[in-house]
Amino acid sequence: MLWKELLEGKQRSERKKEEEEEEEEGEEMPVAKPVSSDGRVIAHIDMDCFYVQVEQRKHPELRGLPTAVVQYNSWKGGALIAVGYEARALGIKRSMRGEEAKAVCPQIHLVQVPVARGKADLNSYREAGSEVVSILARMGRCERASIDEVYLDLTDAAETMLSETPPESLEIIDDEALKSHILGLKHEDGSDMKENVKGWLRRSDADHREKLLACGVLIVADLRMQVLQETQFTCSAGISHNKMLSKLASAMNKPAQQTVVPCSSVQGLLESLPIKKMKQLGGKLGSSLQSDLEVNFVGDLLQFSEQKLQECYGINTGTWLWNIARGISGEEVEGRLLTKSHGSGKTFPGPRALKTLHSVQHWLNQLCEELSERLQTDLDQNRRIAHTLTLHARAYMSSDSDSHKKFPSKSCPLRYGTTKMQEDAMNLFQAGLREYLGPFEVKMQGNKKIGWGITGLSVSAGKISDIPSGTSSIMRYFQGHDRLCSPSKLAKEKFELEDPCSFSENESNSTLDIIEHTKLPEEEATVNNESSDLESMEHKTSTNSLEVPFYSSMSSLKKADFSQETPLSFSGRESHLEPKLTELQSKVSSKESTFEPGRPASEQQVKRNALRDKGTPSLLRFFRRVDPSCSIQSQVLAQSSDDTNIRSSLEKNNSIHGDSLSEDVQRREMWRYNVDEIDPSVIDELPSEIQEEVRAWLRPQKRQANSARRSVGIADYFSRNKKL
Ligand code: TTP
Repeated sequence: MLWKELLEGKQRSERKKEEEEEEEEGEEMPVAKPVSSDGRVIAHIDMDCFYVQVEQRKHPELRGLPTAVVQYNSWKGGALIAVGYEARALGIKRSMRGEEAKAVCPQIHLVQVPVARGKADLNSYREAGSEVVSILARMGRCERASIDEVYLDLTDAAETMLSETPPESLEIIDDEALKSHILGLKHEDGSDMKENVKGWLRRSDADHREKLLACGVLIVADLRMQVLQETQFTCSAGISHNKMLSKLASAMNKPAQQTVVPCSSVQGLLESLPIKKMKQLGGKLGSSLQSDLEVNFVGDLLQFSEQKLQECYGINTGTWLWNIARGISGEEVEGRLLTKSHGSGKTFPGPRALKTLHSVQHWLNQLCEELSERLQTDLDQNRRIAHTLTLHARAYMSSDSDSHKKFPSKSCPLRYGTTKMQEDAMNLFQAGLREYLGPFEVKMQGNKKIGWGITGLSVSAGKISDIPSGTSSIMRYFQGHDRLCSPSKLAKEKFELEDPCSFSENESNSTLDIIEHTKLPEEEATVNNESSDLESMEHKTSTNSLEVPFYSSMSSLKKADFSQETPLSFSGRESHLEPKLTELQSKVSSKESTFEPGRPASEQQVKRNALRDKGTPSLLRFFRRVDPSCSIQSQVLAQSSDDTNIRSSLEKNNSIHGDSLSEDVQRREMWRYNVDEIDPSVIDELPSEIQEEVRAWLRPQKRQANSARRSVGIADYFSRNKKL
């Protein structure tokens, strides 16, 4: 098809442009961290097919059956976001949609992700992740790396065990520990693998570091059993002397297994590890190593001296490269059990793009309501306060020349209370929109009107900090916080201080122009439909968008406020302004979440002193006890007629608006599984290896250029066998 060819041509040239831009921008280069000389014991814990396990716990009748979780988006049965291991064995991949999965495996059970406020609701998964974290944190410093991944520093626990109950003194060792995969440990033909592992764990001639590692193996096996017994979830683990190696190892044997990297096996592991698979080498640095130094595997780096690597990549990065070639990494496990930010977002792909301020406000209200609830819970449970509200949006303009312009992210001090947040978010959106459209740029092109559409919206709360103990200080905090200028206050103050009549004619007219030319033919007609059946993708999100301090855009905001509620007939005179603003504000939900002083933080679980030396049932045996013969009452998805509706609406649009609009709509349609389905508010919860990748993608001005690579990358990631 011609439009496809045209698009591909355009993508090629955009890609080139993007590469040039990247050259200019530069990429964040990894730097070496000081390496402690003492042996550390670090574990990486990764839950197995996490959302599936959470759903199977809710619906035990699904245990043992091929199951997958699908997005809140019934188009072609919804995208699969988590696939159980039984389903994987039958050929189901994460890159499939529900319909395809049904075709490949008719007996598959597709469970829809929970929905709230017309969008995916991840709370049950977040809470399930927190249950696991609270168990793991009993034994050491714990860093929550994503919704289902945790790093643990078990050095102290291992030292304690080594001095009190060293493995070599144990008569009985947990079965789960004996099933560990010890990289490099040879199993002679006919030898008993568990006996071999037992021998390795109890070596009296091992050095201190390796003895600590053996203790780590026992501790992690025990922790995984505790997780299973208390939550019914299985997880896999990697155990080594640093985060980097543990992360690599945890994916090597899944599900419900653990893999150990002794020092002696590091070289073997890295020599066959493709360079791009290494954290921080997936981008330009990795490409440069491949093309400039012909390094294809991490082990290939061993041939270069530290000095040579420093000459090529600078002192810090050169040393970092030299270190990783030897499996050395000083990165610390951060003591962080809670998320760094909260976000709520939704995507509006293809024809579902929001095209009116009214519909944007509707969705911002929903997102802010969710965000406000989560902030309130964080405050109540953890006595934490967020300081910054940020609005991100992805947008397009129907004028081709502007289609790569990025919608600016906007931030302001966060005010607690749903209504305030909704009001502030809307004001931030308007400020962003004003800047996005440009004050005088929106013009008529012949007889064709230039429109805008919003394909993604998210609000996030960041700069989260603990509040000082004592209720009075919390109250003081809020009083002080509320006195800070909010966007709406600032906007109103501007209205009050500045006589709108003093606007020059040009300014008024330009505002009028924006309103007039940003309206699309269907404006206002889509709001109700949107709230009922919009697609929702709760993927992960970019927090690296440019945060523009709000105050810098006050003039834009003021104009945005005019533009929001100004009808086409607006004369630009002040008499319309206050009533319009009031009317706008009254449209915002009046529901205000109330602030209650935080409850005391939940108590830290008591650290266990010593490991049990008795055997425990293995993880797999745990599941053999589960009765698989229960009846199925799953939330199996009915295929919706959504697909047909979308297509017929597209066809209708095409016939009305001719080829160029048709291309435009189809082009956006084509991206529906890529950028448009990624919600930038939840990136911190993504599996860590793809957080970076997704962040890199989510640059709206580059999305065309990236689309081809993106789909390859993410599909690859999801579908590939994680085994190295
Ligand atoms: P993963 O850890 O990547 O995968 P998984 O836990 O489903 O399976 P595995 O055993 O191979 O580790 O992701 C954790 C959860 O995050 C996953 O269950 C669903 C969710 N998720 C999304 O919602 N969108 C995404 O794009 C990805 C990658 C994951």
